[in-house]
Amino acid sequence: MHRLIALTFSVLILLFLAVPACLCFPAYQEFAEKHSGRTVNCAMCHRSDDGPSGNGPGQTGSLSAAEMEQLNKARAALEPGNTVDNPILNKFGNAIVHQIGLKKVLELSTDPVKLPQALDPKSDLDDDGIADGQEYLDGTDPLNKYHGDAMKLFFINLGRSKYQLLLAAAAVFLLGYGLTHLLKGISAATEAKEAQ
Ligand SMILES: [Ca+2]
Repeated sequence: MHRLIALTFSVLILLFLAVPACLCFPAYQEFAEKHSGRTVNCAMCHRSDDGPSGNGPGQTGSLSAAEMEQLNKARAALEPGNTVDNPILNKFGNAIVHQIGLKKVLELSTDPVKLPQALDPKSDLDDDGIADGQEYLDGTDPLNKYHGDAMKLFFINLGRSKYQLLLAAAAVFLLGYGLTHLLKGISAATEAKEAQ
């Protein structure tokens, strides 16, 4: 039984590698969109909004010979740990391949909810405080620090700015305290002068 599963999987891999124009997994995009309720297009992982197939920038039809070589090298990255620079993928797409390998990408495409669990939970490519896997679930752009769940970004930025906020509050307090005492001093000096 195990051999049959392994054989089936190998055939799928070979078919996947043998079709030069298709290197997309719409199941991930469809899941992210359905799960988040946000509009998610292919640009979450690809360089083109319209996915890898076509003649536009970042699509297979426009690749140079050197880029085709990069593409083929990336396609051979079946296992995790390979540094890839696939010209039809963006930084998030390439990070997924690097972290879990193309074999796992193919495997999880039948159950795309499991992708975030497979990704590095510390990976936050846009450094907005929301992990890449969570942005996938939220349907937000993992490469745009201004695009994220509004409440999460608010509390993350609040936490990150707490020292500046405390300093600002202290400055306002000290300014108010100083002004109060300055006015009291002026008032006392005026009263003393009038009493003379
Ligand atoms: Ca992020």
